[in-house]
Amino acid sequence: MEKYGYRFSFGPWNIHAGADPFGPEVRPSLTFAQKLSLYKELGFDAVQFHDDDAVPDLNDLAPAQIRERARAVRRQLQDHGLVAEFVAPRLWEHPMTIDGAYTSNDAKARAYAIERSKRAADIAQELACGLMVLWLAREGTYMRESKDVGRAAHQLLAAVNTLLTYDKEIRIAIEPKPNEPMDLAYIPTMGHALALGFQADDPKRVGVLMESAHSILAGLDPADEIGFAMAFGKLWSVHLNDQNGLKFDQDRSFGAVDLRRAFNQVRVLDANRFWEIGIVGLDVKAIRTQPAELATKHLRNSIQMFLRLVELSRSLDHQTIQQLIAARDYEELDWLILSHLMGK
Ligand code: 3MF
Ligand code: MG
Repeated sequence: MEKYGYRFSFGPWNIHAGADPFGPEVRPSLTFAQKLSLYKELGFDAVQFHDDDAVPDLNDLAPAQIRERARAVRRQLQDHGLVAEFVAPRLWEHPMTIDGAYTSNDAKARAYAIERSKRAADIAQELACGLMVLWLAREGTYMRESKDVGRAAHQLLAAVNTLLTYDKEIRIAIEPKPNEPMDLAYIPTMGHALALGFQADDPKRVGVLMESAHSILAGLDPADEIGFAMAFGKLWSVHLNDQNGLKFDQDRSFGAVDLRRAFNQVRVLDANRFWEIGIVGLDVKAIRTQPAELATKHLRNSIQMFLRLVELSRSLDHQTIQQLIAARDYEELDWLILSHLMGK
């Protein structure tokens, strides 16, 4: 498989048993070891981790034990020729995070969230990836009057600063999402995430992760979100996927809903040489109807889609495009792009 210098990643949660809020699992769960053995044959190079994907039950372990178990995972990765891309603290499942993590109204819950995030940084260090992703799942409200947005902004900034001080090497990529699980999230878009990062004590070490579905849920164009962050050298990771309109976060295969929207994400990433900057993460899920033995095709489809779109992006007739732009003939440009996507 020609990969044009790109490396690809996904998280263990992207091979899953098909449970949804309305029904149970429909496929057997694979163990972490079984999942690891699938990465290379699917064309992937790197693994994304939640802290407890790497070290299960870490709340019951001492920091030194957590580090030791993380080192064992690093050896497991090496055995498969894989690397870790990032570690993200899972700040949305524990009872302490019911009302938020860094922005909880309960000081004990905020302290829990900080401690848990420090452990995630320790794991990132042991896995030698140096990158922490913050998806701020429960930082927001169901009830607007229950929290203060300005105070929350400062609490989020303080949490980022605490982590930057705790680990002098770690880089933090904030993954914005406008809603789900919260009604209204405090960091809904790339602009919010970047603004927060630029305020940090060491802004050089704070960037963003753009997830296509999250941008679409915010009513924005993922390609523009990518381009805006890349303009400032801040796009350090992506979660490419697709999303059919404004409903629950679907994590559909990349390009499955809107081919042109996917094409433009790849076009902007490729024009800005993302292969030299980061790993292409695919945060996709198999639809629930997929039989167990066929439940990795969403990953195959997404990686193939990305690579086919790189080819299409590079084979555009750039000279004609420049002429059409000069003539302001954007309708012809529209047709040129659509024809290209349809294979003429
Ligand atoms: C939620 C997500 C998450 C994050 C992950 C890593 C489960 O919509 O996209 O995936 O990507 O927690 O930050
Ligand atoms: Mg994601």
